[in-house]
Amino acid sequence: MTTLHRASLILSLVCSNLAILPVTCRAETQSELDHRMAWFREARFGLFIHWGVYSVPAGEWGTNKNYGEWFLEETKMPVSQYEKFASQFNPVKFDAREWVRLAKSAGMKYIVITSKHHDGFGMFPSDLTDWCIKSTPFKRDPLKELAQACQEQGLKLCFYHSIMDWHHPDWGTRRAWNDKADGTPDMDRYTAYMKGQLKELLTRYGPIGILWFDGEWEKPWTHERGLDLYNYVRSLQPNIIVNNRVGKARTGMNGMDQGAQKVGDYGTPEQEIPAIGFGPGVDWESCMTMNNHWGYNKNDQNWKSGKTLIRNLIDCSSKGGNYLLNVGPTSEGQIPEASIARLKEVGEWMKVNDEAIYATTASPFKRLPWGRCTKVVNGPEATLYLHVFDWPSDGKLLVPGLKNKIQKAFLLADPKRALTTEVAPEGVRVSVPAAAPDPISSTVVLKLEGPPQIEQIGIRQNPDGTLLLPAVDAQLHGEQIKYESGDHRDNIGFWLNPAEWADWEFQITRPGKFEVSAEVATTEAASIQVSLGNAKVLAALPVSGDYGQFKRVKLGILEVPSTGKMTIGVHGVPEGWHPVNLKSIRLDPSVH
Ligand code: H79
Repeated sequence: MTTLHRASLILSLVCSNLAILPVTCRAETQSELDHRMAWFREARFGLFIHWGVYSVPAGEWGTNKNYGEWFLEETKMPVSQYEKFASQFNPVKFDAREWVRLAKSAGMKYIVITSKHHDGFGMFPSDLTDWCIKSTPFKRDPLKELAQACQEQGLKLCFYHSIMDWHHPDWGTRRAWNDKADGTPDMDRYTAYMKGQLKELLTRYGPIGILWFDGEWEKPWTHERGLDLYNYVRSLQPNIIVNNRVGKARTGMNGMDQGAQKVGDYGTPEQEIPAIGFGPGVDWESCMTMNNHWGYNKNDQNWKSGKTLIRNLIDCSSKGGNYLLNVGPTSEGQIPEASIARLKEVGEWMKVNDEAIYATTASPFKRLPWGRCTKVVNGPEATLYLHVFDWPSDGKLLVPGLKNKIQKAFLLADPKRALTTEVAPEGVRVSVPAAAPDPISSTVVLKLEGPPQIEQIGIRQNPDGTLLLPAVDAQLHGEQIKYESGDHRDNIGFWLNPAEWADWEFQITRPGKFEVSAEVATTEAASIQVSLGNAKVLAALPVSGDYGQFKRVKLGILEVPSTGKMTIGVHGVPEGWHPVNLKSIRLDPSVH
């Protein structure tokens, strides 16, 4: 891997002065990397656990009921006062076997638990500080119990470990409210402390699947320290996987690296699922909460539905990534009932459909009108798993552009009954029962002859002459403008700069005059311009209310003179520009 080749060069310079323990600076071949990443790529689904002393005041402190794991930074409580919550952390109801059973029955293959969050509190007995589980009335080691339960039940245990530490006196951006610290912060000393704790975590709990770093964004943490830490962790457990938050190349919540200074093995989108994947060979994992908090919050009852969670898992898989779904247990050691109920719901779906998730790779289709697709290709044998969210009302499921002969088609919910298929010019048509086996997502399996052959069908006029240009199919030009997808999102957004633009290429079979309209959401007035060759229409958009409230707005008449391939572009008008969310452009044949 290029990172490591580069790493070995740079590390020969930095290892000697930063490392307090021996550092292995080694390169890795592609096949060694593939071998190390294999379980992660097959797993697709993991449980994130945010658990610490912050679960004591969570949702119950003062008048603001909104705190979670960021309690200390948000309240700016003196550290000496925050430390007192440790004496109330006594999770007597904690049952490691039960938690692992719950994760396993949801279909999860790994668990990532906070060994230390930003408040610096260790959820394990550390020899290097008293600011850990030793200072609570709970005289057990939750990580040890989880390690044992994971081993018994065949899940991988992984540690989330925050690099940023609001409690330690040597963290470089020491907070004013850290009343326990004096002298000058010293990042070398801090790094040595953190490595010491990581050594405890990586030598006392058996093999660990992932080291999940976070809090790397503050200035005192540098690329060189990141490289060194990566190699240190790998020297203690050579097969461990390390996320990209060990280094400095992550860009925002999208979680993927930019620039040359990459460290770590995979990207970490947070609270979002990328609109499309990142291509073969790029590993990533979207971490998301079930409500609005990572750590426990008593008042937060804004739960995502089981349907959303299941479709998120499918969505990640169909784009070649993993889904790391969070729970925030209470200070008594209980996972909230609402979370348990949802995990069970996902588990019920997985019982029937897990074959369409584990060890699959990304969809070969750019877009499917009714849902998602995952695939398994083994030499000449290929299987497509069609995840049908919107079941066809006419009993015919069209797989657009698929050219292969179909050996066998069936429902995962009813594998013994073969479905008939027909290869048509526009794709493969599968005859399906009238009712969907599962209203959330039903899986249709297609065993193909040979590897998938797909003709990406471009945008065409509908039989009635209309032409729809959806956001998802636009080519976007610019630094910030992007396609947003998710629960209630399916639009071009972050259109902050009017010089950035979108365009669509399409086929015209019936030329003529068209009325052009745009489906937009705006909070302030703005104008856009739609152009085709030399023809243009420019129109002011009315204010729709908010960025999620879309209105179709007529822009004017454009003439399309001939048949064939054309491109329509949409630009912002710089005068009086305010950001616009754009869901689609439509051309309707004009009667004028
Ligand atoms: O542990 C959970 C949260 O407590 C933690 N990460 C998840 C897994 C988290 N910490 N901060 N945030 C989430 C949001 C912080 C975002 C920002 Fe930044 C930090 C904005 C600017 C600095 C990261 C770096 C995103 C953009 C740059």
